Amino acid sequence: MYKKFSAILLTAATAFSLSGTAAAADWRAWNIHNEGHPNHAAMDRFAELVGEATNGEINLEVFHGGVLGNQPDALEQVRLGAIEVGNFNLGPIGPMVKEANLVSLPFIFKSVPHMFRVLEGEAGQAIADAMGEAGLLPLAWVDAGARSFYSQKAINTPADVEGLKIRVMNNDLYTSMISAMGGNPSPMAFSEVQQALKTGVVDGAENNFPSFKNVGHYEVTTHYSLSEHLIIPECICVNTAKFEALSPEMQAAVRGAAEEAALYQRELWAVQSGEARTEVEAAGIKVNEIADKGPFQEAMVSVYDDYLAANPDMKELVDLARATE
Ligand code: BDP
Repeated sequence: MYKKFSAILLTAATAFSLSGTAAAADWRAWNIHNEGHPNHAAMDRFAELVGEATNGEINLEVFHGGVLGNQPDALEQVRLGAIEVGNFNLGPIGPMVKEANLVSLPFIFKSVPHMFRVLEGEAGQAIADAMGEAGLLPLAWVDAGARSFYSQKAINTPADVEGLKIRVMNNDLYTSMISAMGGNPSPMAFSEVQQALKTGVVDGAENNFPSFKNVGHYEVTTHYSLSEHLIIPECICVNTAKFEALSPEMQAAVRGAAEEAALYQRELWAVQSGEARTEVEAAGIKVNEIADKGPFQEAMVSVYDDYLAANPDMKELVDLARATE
């Protein structure tokens, strides 16, 4: 009898906690992108899915366009729990979580599918664990294609970067990467890049096609050179403590929503990155293939040597990535 009663109570409690009648939590999500970028749509979808999967118990509001702050600041906010969720690039996570820097080594991945295979393996698990410990738990990985250089001239060899001031994201590996080619690296927030390109504060930058297009960098440059030197994944990440405070059912609901939104993002990315390229070319951007990327890869040897000399514990992850088919 007692057993039956407690079972009923338990069922009622479960129904109650998933019914939306329990106090709903308001969560905020940070996103840097504007409408028209695949991640804008994917994050909106994530918010919808979270609402559905938790029966409204978590009400997620997405703040697009970086209005909650620049990426390094937003990352700190999520780590502190002041913002619950974000769509983050792993580049600016490297300075906070050493393991995440694996993905910021130039040419570490052979292709986007290779990058995902590495993330799905042991190296990816090591990165996810370290991020979770740092307060930034990745729920799902999303696609950010490959990053290439753009400026007022075509770049075909590392020598073409010599003397150019190139904007990079906030990570010492990127400053080393530009310096190794004889360029002058300029770390800067994403929101400032268009103006910096326009006024000549920098001569160039590097990014994927959707971001190049979405924030108008293509309006203030002329050439996009397919160096594809970095393939950096992104995540849908959550503050670890807030996630762990959820019941197992709610955790599964939120994780499931992130996984579904990430699949949606990858589908959108596949279509819209091609469209972004077509659109910038139609607007006059000259896109050049780089027949031989070997000289760029050779120029990165010193970047790897210096990085691994300072961080010998990262060699294992580098070897794991390289051994992944
Ligand atoms: C975009 C990323 C975004 C970065 C931006 C940048 O999606 O997270 O902030 O590049 O270059 O591709 O800063």
